[in-house]
Amino acid sequence: MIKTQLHDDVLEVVIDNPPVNALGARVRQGLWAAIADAQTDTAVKAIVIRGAGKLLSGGADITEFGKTTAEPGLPELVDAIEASAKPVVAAIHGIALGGGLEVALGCHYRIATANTKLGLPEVTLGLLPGAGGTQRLPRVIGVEAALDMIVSGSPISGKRAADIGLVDRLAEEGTLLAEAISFARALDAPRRTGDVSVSADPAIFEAFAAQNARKIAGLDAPSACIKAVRAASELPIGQGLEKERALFAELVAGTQSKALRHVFFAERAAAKIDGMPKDIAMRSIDKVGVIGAGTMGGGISMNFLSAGIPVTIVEMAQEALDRGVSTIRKNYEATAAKGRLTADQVEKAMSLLTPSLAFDALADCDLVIEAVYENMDVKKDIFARLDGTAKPGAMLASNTSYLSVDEIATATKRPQDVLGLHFFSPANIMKLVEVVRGAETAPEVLATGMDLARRIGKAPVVSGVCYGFIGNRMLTPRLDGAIEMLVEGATPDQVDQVSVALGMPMGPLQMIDLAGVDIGWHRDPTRIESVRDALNAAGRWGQKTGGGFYDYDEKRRPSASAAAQAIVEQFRTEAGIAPREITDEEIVARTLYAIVNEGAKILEEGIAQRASDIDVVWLNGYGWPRHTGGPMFWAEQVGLEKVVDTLNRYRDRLGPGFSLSPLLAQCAAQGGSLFGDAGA
Ligand code: 3H9
Repeated sequence: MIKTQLHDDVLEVVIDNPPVNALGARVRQGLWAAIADAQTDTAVKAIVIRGAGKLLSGGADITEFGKTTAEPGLPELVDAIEASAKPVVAAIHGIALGGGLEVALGCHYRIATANTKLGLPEVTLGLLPGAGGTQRLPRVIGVEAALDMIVSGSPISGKRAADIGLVDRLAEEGTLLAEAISFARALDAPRRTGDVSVSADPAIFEAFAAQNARKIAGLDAPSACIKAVRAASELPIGQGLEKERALFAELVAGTQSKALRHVFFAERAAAKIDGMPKDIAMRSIDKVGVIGAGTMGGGISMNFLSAGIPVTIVEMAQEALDRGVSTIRKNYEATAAKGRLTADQVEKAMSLLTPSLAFDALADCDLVIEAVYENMDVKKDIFARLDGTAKPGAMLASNTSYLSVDEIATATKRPQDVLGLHFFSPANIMKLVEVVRGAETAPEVLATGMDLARRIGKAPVVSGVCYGFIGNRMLTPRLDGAIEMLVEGATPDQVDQVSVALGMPMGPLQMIDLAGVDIGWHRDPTRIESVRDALNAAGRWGQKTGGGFYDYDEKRRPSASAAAQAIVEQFRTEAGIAPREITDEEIVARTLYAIVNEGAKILEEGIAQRASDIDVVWLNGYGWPRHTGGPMFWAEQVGLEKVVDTLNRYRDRLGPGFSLSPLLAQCAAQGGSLFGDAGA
């Protein structure tokens, strides 16, 4: 775990704990011993600490949080490094995150490669840097720069770190160690960050909190980070460190950090396909075809273009093709206008795009994704044509949101090559991709789909075949419940507030307004079988027409709509329904617990591989708040017994299609967990 080597009078200490050199108990003990031994070893004049493999360290071992672990703790270790009587230099390459950067801050000097990523991402785990980071970083780079790094959690490059004084000098990776050793050898004495003091106008902290108010609302960690950095500017280092430790202890024991740590591991677990051999040979995907240049097809194409993968996009009519291509360009140019892409990058992406009206243009693609509208006959027709056009071994994917990938595959003579790649709108932005495994999908096709989705920066999750897959299948009872409650007497705001209070950006009715009230509408204004039909008949198709369940101003801000209310009331009267009082508890049951119930069914049917995958779907595709861990994790925090009890009490209101998931009922009755033996 810790290796040492003496280079004449300089001791090299290497952290070697693959894959990320996490600072678990054995690493800490090894580092502690190496530093302690060096103090008494007269042969050692100075010490260099570095990481083996690709990085210095990814920080504290996250699996240890919430458990008792062996001494020394990371804070004590960093203090001991700083207290060393012999100069200590950190030689940083690859990554120095969290505790990794805190170890480097305990060192007296830092040398890094220009492309190293240095950061304190603890806030993303609902924590603050708890090994001195909040006290030492402001002392090195100043309060404002430290606030930015600690509260955003975003890393900076080695180059930037050198510019702001976080590292003392830059070196090439090949000579980093040698330079660190000769630099250390030339040092006369330690330079301790703790000896420095830093002051700041208290108004800085209030201004910072106010500026970031929207981003940090409802979250425990960012405000604790601000408090800790403030302490660095007001207290001597010893007291500041105590304050930091107290704040850290509170956060690590809290529900938000527990949830965010769950998310960290859930997102990594989602990448794994149960039963898939690790060394499975992937298919190589160097050229992608997309059928349909509408909103979805265009958005899907952008992911590949941005990742440097050429795309052939096919449409049936020139006008639709031109419109699609120009929308892609406009989207790229809008990003460039915000400074997030250069003009060259825009041109590079556009140069990889080949628009075509000819189906045959797809013949040399390694993967073709169909993104036309949801109609089984149309999709089968396309897949039959693709079967005749695509080269042998090409992967054939449908972006269907609901339809059976198995049935689509029957239109081909190669169902083993067929899979679902369900992107979420806007497809160039939303991280989620459901990678749908059909009954016949070949293992390497599924593995390649997952790998490719990650290559283009997505968060892929494996789903089996069912109506709506994981996400939309769970969404259905939520949206149905929300609309039914309007008819029964609730207001849109009352329904949506329950989701917003949980931390979602919007409630289910606002979401329908955003996506389009008219999605899936039969387009016959005289046929009114639901409130949705009634709104559509009145031209209230959502945000795009200025109103749906709500009215919207030119900035798309919602307000209560008298017109929508009148439509709901008329529908209610005609349906002979007497309005009644609807409680928040009922809204929770019908828009949140109903999702959990459907998720549990998806789990017991084997549609999702694991409960945490369901959480990842809702976190990355539906705006479920990360600090609650996802619907399944959240349900366990609420208590499965309470969830089941509430669902049972509202059973009659949950629609004729409702049935309680046997798995959920069983876990609730026996104190079990949807996450298996390990629990949430
Ligand atoms: C902290 O430091 C607190 C201190 O301030 C105070 C303490 C008192 N621990 O992401 P990858 C596992 S909090 C344990 O796929 P990449 C990960 O689960 C920490 N395990 O690799 C995965 O396991 P598996 C602050 C960890 O190359 C495997 O390593 N630090 C840790 O794409 C590979 O991970 C952070 O928040 C860890 N710290 O990315 C940084 N890190 O193979 C967290 C990773 O079984 N880490 N694992 O699924 C990262 O952001 C990325 O892992 C990193 C590498 C960028 C380092």
